[in-house]
Amino acid sequence: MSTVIKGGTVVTADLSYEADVLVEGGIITEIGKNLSGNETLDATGCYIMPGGIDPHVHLEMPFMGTHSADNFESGTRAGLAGGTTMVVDFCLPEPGQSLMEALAIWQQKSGSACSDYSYHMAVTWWGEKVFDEMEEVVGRGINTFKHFMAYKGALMVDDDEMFASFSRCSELGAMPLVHAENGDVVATLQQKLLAAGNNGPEAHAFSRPPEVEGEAANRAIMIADMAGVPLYIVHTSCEQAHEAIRRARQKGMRVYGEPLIQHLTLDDSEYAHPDWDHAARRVMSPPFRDKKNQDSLWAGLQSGSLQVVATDHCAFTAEQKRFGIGDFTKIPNGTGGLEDRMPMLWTHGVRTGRLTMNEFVAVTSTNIAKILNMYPKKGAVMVGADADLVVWDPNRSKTITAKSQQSVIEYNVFEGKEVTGLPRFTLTRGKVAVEESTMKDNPGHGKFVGRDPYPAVNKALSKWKEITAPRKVERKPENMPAGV
Ligand code: DUC
Ligand code: ZN
Ligand code: ZN
Ligand code: ZN
Repeated sequence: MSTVIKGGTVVTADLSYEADVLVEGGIITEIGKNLSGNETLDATGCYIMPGGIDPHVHLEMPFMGTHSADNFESGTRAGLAGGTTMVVDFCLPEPGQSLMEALAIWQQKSGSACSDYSYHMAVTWWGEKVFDEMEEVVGRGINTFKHFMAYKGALMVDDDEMFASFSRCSELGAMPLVHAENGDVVATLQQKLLAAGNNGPEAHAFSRPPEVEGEAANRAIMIADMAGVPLYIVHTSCEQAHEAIRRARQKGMRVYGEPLIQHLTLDDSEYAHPDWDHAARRVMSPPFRDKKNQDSLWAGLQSGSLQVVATDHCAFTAEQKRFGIGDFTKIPNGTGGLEDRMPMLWTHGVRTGRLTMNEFVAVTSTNIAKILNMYPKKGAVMVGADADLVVWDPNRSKTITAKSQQSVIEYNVFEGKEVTGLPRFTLTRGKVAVEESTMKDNPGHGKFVGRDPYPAVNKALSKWKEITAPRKVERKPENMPAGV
C-alpha cells in the first residue's frame, strides 16, 4: 500500500519547493516529480508540511480535584483535525508516588490515542526514590522532566528540590522543564484578594501578575546554569519571562521558551467579561496578558528568542469550571486549543506577515522535534521520516465554534473567530485521519515515541564544578584569625 501526495508545494522549516511525496509503510520513501502510488491525494494549491507537534497537553489529567475532560482519544482527534500529528503529555506522579507507577497509569490512558505521543515526566516531590527512578524513566525514552514552581501544597517543588532534580537531569542527559510562576507569592496574593472580597474569575489574573512569572523564570535559569543543564520554560506568557530567556541565550545558555496560541491571540480583557462563565472558562495559568506582552511574544517568535508555539491543552467542562463559583482559586485552571493552534497561528501569524511559512513550520513542529531529540523522525518532510504530514489549504476558511469541534467540552475560547488556513488532509504515519475536514476514526493507532538522552551540551557554561569543589586554601595556624 502506497500513497502519493501530488501537486502541492513542500514547505519545511528551511525550504519551499514543488514536489510529490510518496508514503509507504507509514514512512516517507520518496520526494520528487511525477511520483505514483496506489492511492493519490490531491494537494493542488496546498502546502505539504510536517504535521504539527504540540509538546504541551494535559489529557485526562488529575488536577484541582477533578480530571481534565479530553482523554487521549478526543485530544489527539482534536489535534489531527487541526493538523497536529503528535502530542507530548505530562505524566504526573502524585506526591509520594513512584514515577514508574505513574508511568504505567499514563501508558494505560494513552492506549486510545489516534496520533503518536510522548511524555514528559513531572517531578512533583523529591527523595531518593525519585533520584533513582529518574534513570529508569530516561531508559524508557523520556528525556524531559517537568517542575512546577507554582501550585503550592500540591505539585510545587521548591528550590532545593529543583536544584537536586536539575543536577540529576544533568547526569542523565535529560532536560528539565519548568512551569515558571512563584507559587509562594501567588498563594499570598490569592489570600489577599479573597480577604478583600475579590472572589470572581477577574481576580485570577491579579493573583498571577507577570512579575511572578518573570521572577520564577530568572530563578529557574540561574538554577539550571548552576546545575549545568539546558532549560525549557513552558507557557512563556510575558515580557519579563521572555527577557530572562533572551538574556540567558545571549550568554550562550540553551534556554527555550514556549508561548501558547492562547497568549498570542487572546488578552486579559476576557476576564472583565460580565458573564461569570465566560471569564471562568478562560482561567488558566499563567493568565492571559495585555497587548504589550502579546507583542513581546510575537517578537520572540520572529527573532528566534522564543522557539515553540504550544497549547497547554487542558480542557474543563462548563460544570467543572463552576466548582470555583464564590472562590476563583477553585476554578480548574486550563483552556483547550489543540484543534485551533495551527489555523489560529496561520491566520494571525502567516497571513498578517508576522511569520513566514517556513517559520510557521519551525515553531509548530521542527524546532520542538529538535529540542526534544526526535528529529528527523518527527518534524521533517524527508525520506525516512515518519509520514506525519499535513496538506495545508491556505485558502480554506471557517468560523471556529464548539458546535463542530472534536474536544468534548461544550465551549471554545476562540468561539466566533474566523480562520483561513486549514488542513485538507492530515496523515498520521501515513494513515489519512482527516480528509476535507471529515475525520476518519482511528483510536489506538497512535504509538509512543521514545526519545534518547541528550549529548552533553551546556556543561561548559556551568559554574557548578567551581561551586562544589573550591580550591582549598592552605593556612598555617599562626595566620588564622583568633577563634577559627
Ligand atoms: N496551567 C493550566 O492552566 N492548566 C494546567 C496546568 C497549568 O499549569
Ligand atoms: Zn525544600
Ligand atoms: Zn503549567
Ligand atoms: Zn501545562
